[in-house]
Amino acid sequence: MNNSRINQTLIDEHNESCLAHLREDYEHLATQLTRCDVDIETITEKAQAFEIAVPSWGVGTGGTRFARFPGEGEPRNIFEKLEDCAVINQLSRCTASVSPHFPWDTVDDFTELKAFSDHCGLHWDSINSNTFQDQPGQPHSYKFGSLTHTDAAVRDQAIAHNLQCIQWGQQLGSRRLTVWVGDGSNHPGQQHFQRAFERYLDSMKRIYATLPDDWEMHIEHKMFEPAFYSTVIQDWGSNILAALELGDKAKSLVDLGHHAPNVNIEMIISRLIQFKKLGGFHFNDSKYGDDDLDSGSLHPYQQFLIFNELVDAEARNQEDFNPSYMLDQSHNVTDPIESLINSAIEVQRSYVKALLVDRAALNGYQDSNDALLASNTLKAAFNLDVNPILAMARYRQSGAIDPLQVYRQSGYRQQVSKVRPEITGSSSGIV
Ligand SMILES: [Mn+2]
Repeated sequence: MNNSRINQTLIDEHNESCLAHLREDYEHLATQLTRCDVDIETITEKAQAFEIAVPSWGVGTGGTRFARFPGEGEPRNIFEKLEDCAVINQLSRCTASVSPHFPWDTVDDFTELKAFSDHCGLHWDSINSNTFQDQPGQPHSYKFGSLTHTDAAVRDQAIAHNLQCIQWGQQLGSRRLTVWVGDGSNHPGQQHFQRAFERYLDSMKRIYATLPDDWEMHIEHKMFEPAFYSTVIQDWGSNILAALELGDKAKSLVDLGHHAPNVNIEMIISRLIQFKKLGGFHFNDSKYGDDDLDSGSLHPYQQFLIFNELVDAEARNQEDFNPSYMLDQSHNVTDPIESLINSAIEVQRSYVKALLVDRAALNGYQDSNDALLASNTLKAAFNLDVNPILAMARYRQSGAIDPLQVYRQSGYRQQVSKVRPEITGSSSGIV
């Protein structure tokens, strides 16, 4: 089997047809940037090095609690999910890693799975454990919680699952475990807040104790859902408290949709960076709640401001700063492959724009309290059209100058739909 899902000749021919225009635009942008003492080549190299993981569940069509409308040729198992992920990476060249979710992606033979991911040119990002739904044949139910359940037997079962996830992750070459629990309450008085958090910490300490030396544990908070009155790890406050209690290898993970509307997420990022507790991100966008819309589709400026904090930390050589990036979205009405390509590039765009912020000028305006010019310094970078840099980064790595156009021309979806029957149920979540 060839590890190129899309015929490389198609990509090359397409690139050839738009290369002259790309070179023209790139040269023009290079001239503009030179005026500000910025070397476009340095920025393009950084764009090429940028990487964001694709979640295995993201390549299936998502849904809501009302309905799910399956797309054509959806992947039926982790091997087919990897095939789709390989397409996303082949065209975008910034998504070489995949984040699996267990038990959704469990296989009998992890050596075979690792060999297949190697063959696809993909490696494994964070392992996601799942103790928010019951599995067939499971002895204890998570209806009233998992790691924080009042019954020790349920907690033991949830801990054992996380330990199993670490072992599987080791076989795949991953070095991170992401823990999100749906635990919480639906009625005031249902749960004793402090006792539930104590049980959470006790359970997490047992998982943390087995974490290999070169692993990190990422804690994901979420304000509401599935519990609608309170969740045990509700916000970044509970998150960082747990991470501080557990130790250096425990860090906070920020899913952009898991906050109250209008919360200043970039400031949260700054605080987590300052206390060496920023583990990583789940990127998505939202309008009303945890909508899981495509990254950058609604609030590209917010996404840019988050990257402004990240690039600032990078520029200051902030100690113990190496956050992981992942998309976490629900594609309800689009082809998931197209949405993931587009979203990965939108996140990469925010990164590249943040690299173009004149930091010396910004620091000066901050120190002299020049609010307007400080703001305009950020806007100057945000308003630049960096498409030529992003397209050149893809072109230089054999990706597509226009990935969506090549993808549609390739007929990949039509091809796989012939061998993948429609799935009516769902193993893809909207976490
Ligand atoms: Mn998430």
